[in-house]
This record gives sequence, structure tokens and C-alpha cells, in this order.
Amino acid sequence: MLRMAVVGAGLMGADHAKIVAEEMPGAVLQVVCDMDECRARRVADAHGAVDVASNPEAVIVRADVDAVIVASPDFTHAPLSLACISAGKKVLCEKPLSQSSQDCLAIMQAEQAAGKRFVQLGFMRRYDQSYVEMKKAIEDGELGRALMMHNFHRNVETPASDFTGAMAITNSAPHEFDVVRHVLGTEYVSISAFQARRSDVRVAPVFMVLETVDGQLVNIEINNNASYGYDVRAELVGEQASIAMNHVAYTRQERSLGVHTGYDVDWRGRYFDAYRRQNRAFLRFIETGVFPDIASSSWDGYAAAVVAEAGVKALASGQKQPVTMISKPEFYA
Ligand code: ISE
Repeated sequence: MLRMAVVGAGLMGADHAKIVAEEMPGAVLQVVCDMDECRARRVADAHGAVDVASNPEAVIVRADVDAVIVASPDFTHAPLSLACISAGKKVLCEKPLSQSSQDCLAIMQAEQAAGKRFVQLGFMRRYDQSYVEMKKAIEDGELGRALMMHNFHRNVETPASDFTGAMAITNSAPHEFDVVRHVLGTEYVSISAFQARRSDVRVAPVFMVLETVDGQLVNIEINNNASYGYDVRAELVGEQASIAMNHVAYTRQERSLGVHTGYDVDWRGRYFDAYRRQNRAFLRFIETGVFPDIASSSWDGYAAAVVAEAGVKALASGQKQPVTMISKPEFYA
């Protein structure tokens, strides 16, 4: 059995602990680690973990830990991923790898120096069936050449009280930054960003327009205070046809002279299957050493960070910003 440590016992850490314990055959939940050891204990007891800890660096090097899932606060992702690389442990790191493209480059350099891949990044949308079908449709030539992709990403309310418009770009939009370039098989060359004005003090929607190296247009709406539900939509427009995501709901209710279809409260429900597909791919990565063919890597973490950095500048300046990346190392081909 592969002994997994989950670092971080918050919303995502608890979800990953549950997935490891219940839906990753061949893995055992060895350690749940959190700075708040009581919180770690609650998650560990809920999912039958072997042990509890509060020092992530110490957990990473433990002889009874074979691999790590990092679901601690964003600022810890880069240093803990580096610690996993130096300990020779595969790591599934929740997004973002880092909000700093320089940090991402350091992780890429560490992997290349080690001579093999260690980091699988948690852009789980790649495993969502809707994006899988979109990517297949464009690759099978069913749409003609890809022209545009429209994207909505709506949360019920901001995940933190100190959320800002810039965080809509650095925290929420990286999912679209990554999955759109994955589906289209392209990179971005520019980004423009705008923000609406609400009548209240809540963070208003941010609207972005990106151009790709292949002359395609991508628009992304991030509305972190949509109120009505967790709602992600996408439509890929080709020269001959388009393909759009259907609303994902297993049931609808016919009542009171109407029809009601529910929304999820957040991403854990909407991407229930995607997280499980992603985590099982991580298990195969650990077992075989072969990087999963649709998973995101440190390179993809770098690409998302570069776009987000340019997007924050575009929002602050009101000017279109270039997206400038290093050439993709062969190591990540
Ligand atoms: C959150 O951090 C996530 O990663 C969710 O998938 C995303 O929908 C949400 O907007 C982010 O805040």
C-alpha cells in the first residue's frame, strides 16, 4: 500500500483525506498534518488516518510516507513542493503552485536537476468530462479550427473576507487560464482585465480578454459573489461548429408549476468526479513514475502564474498587458 500524507486539514485537505481513505485503492491515509493539530486530529479521526502531525517538513521526510498531497495555504505550496522534490517524494500540490512565476521556475529547476518529475499540480478541471469532450472535439476536427472560448466562473460568495478583484485573477481564474490553454493546445500572448461596479461592497466580477499565439480570443468572467450557486460554464467556438458545457445536475424537480435544477454550493460537488480521477492518476504516477498524460505539471503552474501576474497588472493599469513566458523546456514536453 502507498502511504499518503495530506498536508493541510482545511476545506480541500479534508476532501483529499476522504478521497485517499475511501476512493484511492492501493493507498492508505498515513498522516494528516496541520499547524492546528486539533484540526488535523478531527480530519484524521474522520477518515481513519494512521497518524497526526503539525510539522509538514518533518512529515515529508518520514520513512512511513511515500507521497504527499499538499492542501495547505497557497503560500506554502512552493516551499513544500521543493521539500518533496529534495526528499524524493511525489507530490500532488493544490493550485496554485505559486502566485509567483519565479517560485514556479525554481521548482522546475529543482525537478530538472533531480532528473525526474515529482510535482503533479491540482488543476483538476482537466479531468472534468466536459473539458475532456471539448478537447476531443477540437482534436477530432469536429469544430473546425478553434476561434474563441467563452468562460464563466461563478462562486456563491468570496472564499475569504479579504478577497479582492486581483485575487479573482490570482486565486480563481488560474483554473480557466490552465484548462483553456490545455483544451486549445496553445499559449497566451496578452491579457486585458476589467472590473464591474457593484452597488454594495462585495467584490465585483472581473472580466478578462486574452489573445493566444494562434490568434484566438478567450474571455473569462470571474464572479466570486454570484450568490445563486456555484456555476461554471464554457463554450468553445470553432470555424464550423461550437461545443458548450451543459449545466451539470443529476436531477431536476418539477413542482409548484415550475422546474427547479439545483447548483452546487462550491467546487467540491461540481468537480466531484474530476478530483477523484485526478487523485487516481496521481496514484498511478507514484506507482509507475510515468507522468499522467492530461495532468498539469510545474510548467503549467508557471504558465498560470505568468498569466495571473500579467492579469493583475492589466486590471491595475487598465491597459492590455503582454504575456511573456520562457520557452517550454524539453523536460516538460
Ligand atoms: C478556489 O480556490 C478553487 O480552487 C475553486 O476551484 C474555484 O472555483 C474558486 O473560485 C477558488 O476560490
